Amino acid sequence: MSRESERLDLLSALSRKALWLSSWTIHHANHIRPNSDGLKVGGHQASSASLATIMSALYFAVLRPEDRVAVKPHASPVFHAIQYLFGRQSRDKLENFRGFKGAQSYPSRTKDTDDVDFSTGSVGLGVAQTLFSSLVQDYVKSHGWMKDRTEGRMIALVGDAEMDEGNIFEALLEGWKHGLRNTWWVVDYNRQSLDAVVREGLWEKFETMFRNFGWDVVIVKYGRLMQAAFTEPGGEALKRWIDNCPNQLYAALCFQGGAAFRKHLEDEIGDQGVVSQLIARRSDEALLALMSNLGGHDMASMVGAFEAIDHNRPVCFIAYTIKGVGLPFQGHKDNHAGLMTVAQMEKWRAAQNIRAGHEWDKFEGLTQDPAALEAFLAEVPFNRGGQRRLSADVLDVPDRLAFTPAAVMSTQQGFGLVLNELARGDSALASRIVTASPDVTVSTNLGAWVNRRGLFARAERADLFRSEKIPSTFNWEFSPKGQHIELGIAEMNLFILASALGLSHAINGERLLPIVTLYDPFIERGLDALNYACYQDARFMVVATPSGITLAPEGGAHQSIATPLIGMAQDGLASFEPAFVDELAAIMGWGFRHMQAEAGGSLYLRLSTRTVDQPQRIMTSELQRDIVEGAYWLRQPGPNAEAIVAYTGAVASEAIEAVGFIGESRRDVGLLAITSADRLHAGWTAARRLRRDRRGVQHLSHIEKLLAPLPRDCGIVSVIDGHPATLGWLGSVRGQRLEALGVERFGQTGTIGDLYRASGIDANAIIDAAESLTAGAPVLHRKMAV
Ligand SMILES: Cc1ncc(C[n+]2csc(CCOP(=O)(O)OP(=O)(O)O)c2C)c(N)n1
Ligand SMILES: [Mg+2]
Repeated sequence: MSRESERLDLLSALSRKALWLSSWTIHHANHIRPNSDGLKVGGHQASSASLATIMSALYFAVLRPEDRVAVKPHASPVFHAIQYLFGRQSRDKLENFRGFKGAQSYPSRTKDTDDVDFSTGSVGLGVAQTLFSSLVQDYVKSHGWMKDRTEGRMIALVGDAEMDEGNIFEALLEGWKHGLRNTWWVVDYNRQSLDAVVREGLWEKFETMFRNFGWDVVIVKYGRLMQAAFTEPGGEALKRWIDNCPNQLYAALCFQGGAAFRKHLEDEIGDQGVVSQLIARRSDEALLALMSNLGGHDMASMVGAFEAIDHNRPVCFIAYTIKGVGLPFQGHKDNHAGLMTVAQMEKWRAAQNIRAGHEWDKFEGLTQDPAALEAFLAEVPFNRGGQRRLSADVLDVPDRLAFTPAAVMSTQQGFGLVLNELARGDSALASRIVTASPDVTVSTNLGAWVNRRGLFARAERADLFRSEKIPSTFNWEFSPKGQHIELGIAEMNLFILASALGLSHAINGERLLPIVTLYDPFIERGLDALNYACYQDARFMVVATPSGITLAPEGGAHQSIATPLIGMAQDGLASFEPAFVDELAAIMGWGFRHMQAEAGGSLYLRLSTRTVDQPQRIMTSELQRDIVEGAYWLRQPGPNAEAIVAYTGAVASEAIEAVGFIGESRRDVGLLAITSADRLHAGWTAARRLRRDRRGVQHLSHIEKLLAPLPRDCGIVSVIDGHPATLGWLGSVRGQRLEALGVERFGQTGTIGDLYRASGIDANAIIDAAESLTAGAPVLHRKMAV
């Protein structure tokens, strides 16, 4: 055997093994493992089989340690099987596939222990993640931080129906704008989705589109068996038949087997001559092997296609496959959740010479010499680099972030001032900040930062307005050292870029501190991508501004209601809504530390364009700590408080004003400034859990301590420019009556006063609520505007 055919022989053997192990993993979870709640595994077996050869070609031959892969969610069992063969996945975890702490149903960076580069699950997102990771690698390289590391290829294994997801197309466009390199997308063209068989000719649409965006497109349609058959007499007719066969029929015949193919071929192209002979020379079994030898199932074709790439332009491989190949339900349109019965599995096991009880043995049933297989695995290039998950040092963050104070300003302005101050300096911290915004750079106040730090592009590009001497407030030159990444409007791209930037320490070994800005309501447009970024523990700061009905004249289409609840509910994201700029500076400082901490996370800052009087005060370390924990008393309640007002964000002025009025006829009224409903609530939950789990522990959470001095019958009025449920839980902390004010309906255009009044979050509404919670003389109200 030549060296190459020996290599292909070993690769094919390992690929068969990966398919076996993935199927056995699924079978085990369904039929053997006790207590699986009768929940059957869906959508894994057929999808995994479809990719077994392609993934084996990649992992066992083509990948290098610096390459990073997003594996299609349902190919998780093959991924785990390959890692098992590498010795990086335990039998325990495979036996517990989809079980508690077992190998994950969908590859997970944080939960799996076998070297998952990018999590996948919500289809489309992992695909875009590879594209943005490649741009981030370019960013790191352009800034001179690659050191001696080799550029990696970012590779996604994509389902053909996954390509329906719009975010992939949004990413494609953005990639083109930024001169994307080093990215491979391998489309598993099995022409099946979950429910259906895909439209005819889809590949042509893909091909044209990818070429349009400057990608190389490689179509791997025929395996070596097919290619050989095409050279036989009658082979051309066979090829034509294959090319013209509708997807549905091809899939159905693969399911039915060799005899069904024979009947169709004879009826449709049988000529009593060379074509009939070509068919007749093959047994049913051989005919099925031939007809299912599509490129994506042929090791030589796949390795050949991958290894032929000699450039770093992005490449889309369209690899023809059969969903469920080799399994009893191959090609069947209902096979997405298909499972082998115990009897079918027994038959398949026997056919592969796997002895009962030896199902997990690495090389069981293979005819190759185990020593040769072991030696081959030890030499796989992918494994030669050692640890693939990298880390980076923690950057120093000053105790206090500076800004130029003004008596009256908005938190959005303050954000610009803090960044401007960082941009003016030369700290290591500032050098690692990367900003990005989906076409709202100026309107979210990043202008000053960008003026100082510049836009990022791999090649210099001058600001023509500047060279033409046309006055502009913004001096925007693109350079490889720029620190702002200009994005198009697609918010999904923003969050996936944040995800890629926010994993740079692990992927590139170089820490980046991404700050991404957008209008608050459009968080919802990118929400799944934001969730995805948090799920894989990327670290970033989202600055969302303006927000709520406070951007009054903009109207209901631009106002946000649900985002404070999103901020509370999103795991991995600490959410804040400061009212004053000194609070914001304290939060950002803490945020940069939180983004770098082992057990830290990302941040969401909900800001406003409303200018408010800034408190003249000294930021003590206690105040700073309270702000970060989520609340402090802006006006301390007295010992016999009858009512307190708890507010968040831009309605601070209304709350302050209302407390003045309420205080005239109610005792000891307090004003609680809530900077983070999220952190407060999380602290409260954690304290209860701790007390329950470790009886006798006296730990009180921040909110419990703050509310402790209040009498039990003290009423609480909460108010926020957002959904009232955000603060509604405060009444449960100590069992006090609470009236939650907030916004529940789409807003409209108007002044802030108009809209606050209409939504019941103005000073009078707060006074009304306090009155209804307390006994006593009527409270004087604020004068109505005339
Ligand atoms: C955003 C999202 N929507 C729906 C699903 C459910 N889902 C999982 S796989 C799948 C179909 C996948 O088809 P394809 O991409 O062609 O992969 P194949 O199963 O053919 O391998 C669907 C709809 C999902 N995982 N994510
Ligand atoms: Mg498919």
